[in-house]
Amino acid sequence: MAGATSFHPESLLAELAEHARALRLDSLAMIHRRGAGHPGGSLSAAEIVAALYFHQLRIDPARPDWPERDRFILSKGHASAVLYAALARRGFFPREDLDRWGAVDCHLQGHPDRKLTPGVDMTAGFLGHGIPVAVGMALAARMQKQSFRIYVLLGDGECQGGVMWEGAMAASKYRVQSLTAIVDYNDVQLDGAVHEIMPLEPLVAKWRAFNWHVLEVNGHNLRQVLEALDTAGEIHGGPTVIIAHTTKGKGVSFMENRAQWHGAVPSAEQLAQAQAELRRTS
Ligand SMILES: Cc1ncc(C[n+]2csc(CCOP(=O)(O)OP(=O)(O)O)c2C)c(N)n1
Repeated sequence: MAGATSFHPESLLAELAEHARALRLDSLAMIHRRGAGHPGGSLSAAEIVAALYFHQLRIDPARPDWPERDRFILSKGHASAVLYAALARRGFFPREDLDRWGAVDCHLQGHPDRKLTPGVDMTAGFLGHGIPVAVGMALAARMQKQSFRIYVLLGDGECQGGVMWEGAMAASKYRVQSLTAIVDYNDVQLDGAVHEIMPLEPLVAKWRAFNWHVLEVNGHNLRQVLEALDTAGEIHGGPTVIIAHTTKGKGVSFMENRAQWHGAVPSAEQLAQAQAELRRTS
């Protein structure tokens, strides 16, 4: 648990839970329509993305290039469906654009592209680069006396990559306190379990050894997620990582914890079943 003292009313938690549900529904509809995408890692991140976009991030959809905006980096760029769904819901572009996701002339491509899509801060897809880029952003902000924070969402499979840890080393060397990383720790990667393919444990100890402050939460518990985000903002002298324990495919019974739903497309019948389950969830 994060151990923060911040208070969040039930009404806010309920509102964010509704956003998370909508992000799941939108993500699956988008993937079905496009015939491509990554349901598992979009569903596992829904509460985290909802907490960021509908509460935490200091952003202005009318000014996507506002220099003082908080930055969000979806380092696990394959989960673009949930990011695009959040950006549309937050007002960065019309919801109808989601229907054209992946069309050659659409600003929404398979992986996020910062030059095309309003609100996207880093072009991603090649895993491992979110933290290194965030460190560069943070150091640039320091030089330019800007006060924005940077949030990076990582996959756990992504944490197997070396370049990410080079960025992690640099973040603590330069005492980048404006950086909060969140690991979507769903224990499933592209074609199997993380703990079997290349175990990360002890993950808390690894980040600590890289001189990061570490918080651990249930990534579907909005109260815990919000408290951890608040706590991270109060930590001085270095970066913070929130290890968020999640379930891949969360909310849809036949997708949960199944690697085959990492990058598969639901049929019309599967989509209908998923929608029914998500609408039933309180
Ligand atoms: C450097 C790199 N290697 C391989 C891939 C192919 N790839 C795309 S998604 C994925 C699995 C990622 O798993 P994880 O980080 O756990 O994501 P999540 O479960 O949250 O979807 C892989 C290997 C990639 N995008 N980049």
